[in-house]
Amino acid sequence: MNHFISIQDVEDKQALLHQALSFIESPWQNESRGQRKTLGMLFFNPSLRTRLSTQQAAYQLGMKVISMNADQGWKIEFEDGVIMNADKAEHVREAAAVMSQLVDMIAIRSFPGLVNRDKDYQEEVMTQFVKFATVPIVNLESSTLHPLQSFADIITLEQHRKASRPKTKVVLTWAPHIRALPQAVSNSFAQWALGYEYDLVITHPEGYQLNENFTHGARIEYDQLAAFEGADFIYAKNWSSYEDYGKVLCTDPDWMITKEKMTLTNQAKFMHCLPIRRNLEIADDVLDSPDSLVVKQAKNRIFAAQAVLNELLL
Ligand code: AN0
Ligand code: CP
Repeated sequence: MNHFISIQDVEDKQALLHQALSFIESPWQNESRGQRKTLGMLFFNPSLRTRLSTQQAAYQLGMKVISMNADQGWKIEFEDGVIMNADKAEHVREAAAVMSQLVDMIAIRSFPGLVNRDKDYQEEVMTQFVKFATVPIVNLESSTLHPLQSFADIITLEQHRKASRPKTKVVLTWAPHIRALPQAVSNSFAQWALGYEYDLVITHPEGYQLNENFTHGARIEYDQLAAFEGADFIYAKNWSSYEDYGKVLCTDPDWMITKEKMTLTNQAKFMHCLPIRRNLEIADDVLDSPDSLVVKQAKNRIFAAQAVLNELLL
């Protein structure tokens, strides 16, 4: 693995999962692999889990970490051939080349603008860093993908599933939110759940279809209650419209995850990447029930990141 931008960078999915599970059992087994290596983290957006879990994963491999919020540096131009007479002070060509001499790996979080769909789906920030850096690049949530989250989700499913993967019904359900959120977590979750051969059903209101490149092979169900029937896992997430790009088309509170809806399932476990808005996306009693995995799921962010960094250090 040269970079970790999406599931497509993973050469052996089973091996990576086994490595992550093995780090859960024995977190310090490779504590000198990253000796004298530094991970540089660059954040264009806020983060709690990704920042702390990736840092902890690096420590458990013996790496040092330098973190920077992008607004502490110069504004970076990502487009080639432009006259740089506006607000951008340096180009990614120099920034990525220089950073590659200062750290041994670069991890980046950069959300989409949610205005121009083609631009967001071109993944300019990741693509340009991969092109102009000479060290591995790690995606900490880009415009359209959040692979470290999805890998942690797969680890969590693996720990809690009661049947084989193809016989485990996983439902990705849209949930209400007041803000326009990216499609990254949902795209990526669909891609990973299908990649690991789970039986995936996606339910959302009309107008919230995701890009088929990520959901091909999943069943789409517009009736949320029908989708919940017999589910082993309910994975909730809000996303803004892909078709009417970046728009909030629905805030219907009937899509909130409630205890009554959970009774339709096969005693499903509840998952969410966090942060979650209580009593908007989900009712308190579901989130506070023993069936909620959200806190355990967040711990698995360490082991997902550790397995990935471990591989990139080879
Ligand atoms: C972000 C998103 O939906 O992509 C980050 C999730 C990990 N969520 C919010 O902005 C609330
Ligand atoms: N789930 C997740 O990526 O959380 P943060 O935005 O806090 O990193």
